[in-house]
Amino acid sequence: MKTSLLKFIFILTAVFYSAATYAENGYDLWLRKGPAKPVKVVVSGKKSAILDAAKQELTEFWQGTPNATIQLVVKADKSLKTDGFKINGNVITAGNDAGVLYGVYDMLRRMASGQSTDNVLSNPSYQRRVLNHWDNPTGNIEHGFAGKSIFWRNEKDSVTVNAGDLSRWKDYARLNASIGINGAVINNVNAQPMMLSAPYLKKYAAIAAAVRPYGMKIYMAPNFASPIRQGGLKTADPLDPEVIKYWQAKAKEIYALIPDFGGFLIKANSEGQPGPQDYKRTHVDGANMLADALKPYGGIVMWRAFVYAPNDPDRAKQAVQEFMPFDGQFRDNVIIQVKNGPVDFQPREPFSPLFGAMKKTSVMPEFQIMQEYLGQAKHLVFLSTMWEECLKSDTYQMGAGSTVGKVTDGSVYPQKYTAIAGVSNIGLDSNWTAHPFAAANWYAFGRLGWDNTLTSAQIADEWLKLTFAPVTDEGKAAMAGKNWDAGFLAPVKKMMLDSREAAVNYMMPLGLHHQFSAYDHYGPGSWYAPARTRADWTPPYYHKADKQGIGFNRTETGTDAVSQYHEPLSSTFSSLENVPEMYLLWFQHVPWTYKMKSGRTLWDELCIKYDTGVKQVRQFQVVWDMAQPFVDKERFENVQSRLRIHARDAQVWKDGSILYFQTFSGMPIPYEVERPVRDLSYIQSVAPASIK
Ligand code: BDP
Repeated sequence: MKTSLLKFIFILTAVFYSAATYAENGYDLWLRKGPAKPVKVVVSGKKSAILDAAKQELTEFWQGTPNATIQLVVKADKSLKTDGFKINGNVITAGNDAGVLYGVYDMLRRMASGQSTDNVLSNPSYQRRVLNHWDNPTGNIEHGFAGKSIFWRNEKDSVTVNAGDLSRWKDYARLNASIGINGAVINNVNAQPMMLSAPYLKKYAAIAAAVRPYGMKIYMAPNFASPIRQGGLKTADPLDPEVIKYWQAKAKEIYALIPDFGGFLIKANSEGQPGPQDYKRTHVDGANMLADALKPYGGIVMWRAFVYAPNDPDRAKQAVQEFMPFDGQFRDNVIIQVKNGPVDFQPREPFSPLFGAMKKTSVMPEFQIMQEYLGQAKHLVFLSTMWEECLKSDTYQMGAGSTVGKVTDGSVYPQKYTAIAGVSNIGLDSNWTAHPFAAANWYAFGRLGWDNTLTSAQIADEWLKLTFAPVTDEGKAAMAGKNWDAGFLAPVKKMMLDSREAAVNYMMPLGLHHQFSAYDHYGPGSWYAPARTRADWTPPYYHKADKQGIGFNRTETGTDAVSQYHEPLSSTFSSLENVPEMYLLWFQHVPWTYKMKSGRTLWDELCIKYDTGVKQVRQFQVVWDMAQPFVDKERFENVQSRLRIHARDAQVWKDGSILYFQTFSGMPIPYEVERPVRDLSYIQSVAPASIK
């Protein structure tokens, strides 16, 4: 009796001990804290909330030499842009308070990831590094996969703020500041007029106050028809004097509450949203009117180029068609916000031809951090490589080397304002992003917004070290004698760097795009084309498969979208021999029997790509299982379970896509490709997420 009781207690202790050793709920993301070493922080600059925050972060996170003295210095310096900083040994210098804060985070990051802290000079690529939250006042998030909104919870006339909100917003701001993000649009671009009502404005002010000590500004996405739907006017015509007065009064009201309010983000005349075209006015009329209202206070307008009309023969061409005629007519506080590709956040698109083409207008890139089209919070997909591919794409608009990064960050064109936007993937889930690896995408967005020349390999390296390396004494003890770099860092980093290409392979290889199930943009749906749905929302519009071949002819014999690119790209993209194979079916309609560079037929190559993607994910499962000794139980099991779903659903993609396209090609599946395990009719009959 006595021995068994002792045994029981012993087992219980062991269980608790190992749980305590490894437990991490993931809330701290890349700001995990070990016991700090003592440090002295000397601040020279006027006292401010931001400098207080900088000092506090250093004190709480210091892992360097005990009792070191760190100097934080605010001082004008010609080599520093706003928010830029220098680190020299124990001295951090910046021209403004936020720069000091960024310098502190950078110093801590460098120390934690084994990088030097000597002679660092760091300036941001973009002035405004802005998250876009697609959060609705109901608390739901459009394509949110990590719980409800951290900002809104379906309140109407009395919009409340509680202690839980304040601490969440503070942590949100810290995480952002630590990677250089300095702004957020905190409501959906599909906007509700109530956002401009007094109770909501009060809540914006409360959120702005909570994030201000971390250098962040708040922005709003107002509904263009607010003068009618919120203000009670008869029109929202941007040239109507009453409408102009409405927006001027709103700007005044907002800035009285939030003196550092960032500005507006507008989705106009797109997917049913109201806009100036409803009144036979133009994007310029709409954007400039709002820009004028914000100008006295220093606010900006980010006007989205994501516009397209139904029934156009090529949706990919429309943004250029609509915006190029207005180049040079926008106010200097308007920035045109352009999605990375010409269609819509697909797993792979060539860069949008608007980049670099608008030479007299500020243009900013918009990326989607939330994985709406990349497996949502179920697939492990590190998006940094996709953004890096876009930022480093050469537009040739001002000669070789005018990359998307350079034509948007002010180094090629003299833009008064520069910015970059990322559609956020966070919600109220305790680890913010549901999939632990989805946090790497938030991290990567911030890092690339700060420095658009960083490599994804460096970003993954930093993120893994900050997110998984042991920081507590127990964690370090548990890792003693294990080779963390070889056993964990190297294989997991490689998995991250391969993961986006894997998704392209099993979802839509060789330039295919928009092959999603219309239910939720998650699973395959190449066959989906109900009679009454607009054509450009259906996959057949994009794949154009027939008995002869597959792909969208965008050459001069097709829609001529190639001509929107600067030479030599337009010739390259329109040449069957020269177009990069990763864009082949984006630009060309190609016979099934066409010989690819590998020597295989297009059909065989397509099948092999799908299969390769599935095999890559199966390999990710092995990598992760082998990483188990290095990861706490909670995060390990979370990722392991999601990888199972990922592997299963990658196979649904492969089986559904191959079997469907085979109804056109009529060719056999190459024998080295694993046989499908489900019938096409079954996959077509159920929503992909419910396929078991
Ligand atoms: C599409 C999303 C839709 C968004 C739209 C946008 O499916 O929910 O409203 O983008 O960016 O990809 O406005």
